[in-house]
Amino acid sequence: MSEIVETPRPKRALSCIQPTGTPTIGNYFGALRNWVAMQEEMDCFFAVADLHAITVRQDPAKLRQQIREMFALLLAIGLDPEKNVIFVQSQVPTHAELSWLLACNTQFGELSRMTQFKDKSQKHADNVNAGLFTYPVLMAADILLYQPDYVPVGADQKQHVELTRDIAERFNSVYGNTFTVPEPYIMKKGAKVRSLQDPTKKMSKSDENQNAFISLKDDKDTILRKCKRAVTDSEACVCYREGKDGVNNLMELYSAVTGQSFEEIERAFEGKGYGDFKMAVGEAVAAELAPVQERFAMYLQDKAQLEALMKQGAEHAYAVSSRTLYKAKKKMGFVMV
Ligand code: ATP
Ligand code: LTN
Repeated sequence: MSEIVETPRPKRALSCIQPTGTPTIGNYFGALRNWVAMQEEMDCFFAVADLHAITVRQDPAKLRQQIREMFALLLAIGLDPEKNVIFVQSQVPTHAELSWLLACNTQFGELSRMTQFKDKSQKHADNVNAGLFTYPVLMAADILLYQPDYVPVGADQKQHVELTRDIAERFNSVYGNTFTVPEPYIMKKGAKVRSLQDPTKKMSKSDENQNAFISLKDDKDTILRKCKRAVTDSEACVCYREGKDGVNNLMELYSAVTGQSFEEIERAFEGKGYGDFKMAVGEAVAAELAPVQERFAMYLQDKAQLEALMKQGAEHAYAVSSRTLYKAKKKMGFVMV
């Protein structure tokens, strides 16, 4: 008798990025580039988290453009819409709905402890809206709807993924097994790119100082100029050591692009000044971004194709997520007709 061998479901991953401004090389090396590698190994869902973006006031015309750009960028970095589900969060209504159900299963105290909320409510003191506070609950809904095993994120999002795990575990124990409890998936190399102007902070696309970040739209001259102006120290030694935050940051970046270890970089730049090293970092980053920038322009040009791909992604995402939502509602006691 032949035996039926069940092939195990491939591991599943989900991640999202907010369409708030042009992504930086921090987003690229900390998140996006890892997504491209993951699509070869896992069943992947990637989304533009536009509902999260409105926790900070957005100009409608600008938001619309940024959503298109972020979607185009996901394609430009090499994510294949036939292999992955790539979609825009607001085009899939299950996210907002599960978010409410989860909000009623999340404690005020848990949300108060989120460091991003504390940071952002200080930064936007004139608009500390309820969405800013419940932001991690929407994020938990984004994740749990797709039952992923892994959530690739930068180190700054780890706390939110941990809260998602707590919410899932609690829901499962109260109502019965409903959600897969996901693991954060933090990549080591280039996991955190710091500001070029203040290397104690992470590089952020919403930084007011344009020299603090390299955007994925910056041309080669701009990239070289920003690298040249990067804050370092007065020691003139290309070596990775505590206290040398600026140089460490550039070395991490160079290592993320070239794959070289810190020792290799130290050897290659022994006896050379920061000027040479900064130029090398700029050249390497520019060369890595060039093909992405070319494809990005191509996708943005064809609005009809871009929207057709959005629709395809949203339909697929809806089909998967509505099954989880149905299960959660039924377990909670809603009447399903
Ligand atoms: P904002 O400036 O609007 O807060 P951001 O630049 O911090 O945005 P997000 O949209 O919050 O970016 O993050 C998208 C993804 O990129 C997340 O997975 C996040 O962890 C990662 N990321 C953001 N900034 C960095 C960074 N400097 N280094 C590494 N990863 C980062
Ligand atoms: N909060 C995240 C973006 C985000 C996300 C998600 C990441 C929204 N929903 C689900 C992973 C999984 C951020 O600001 N980087």
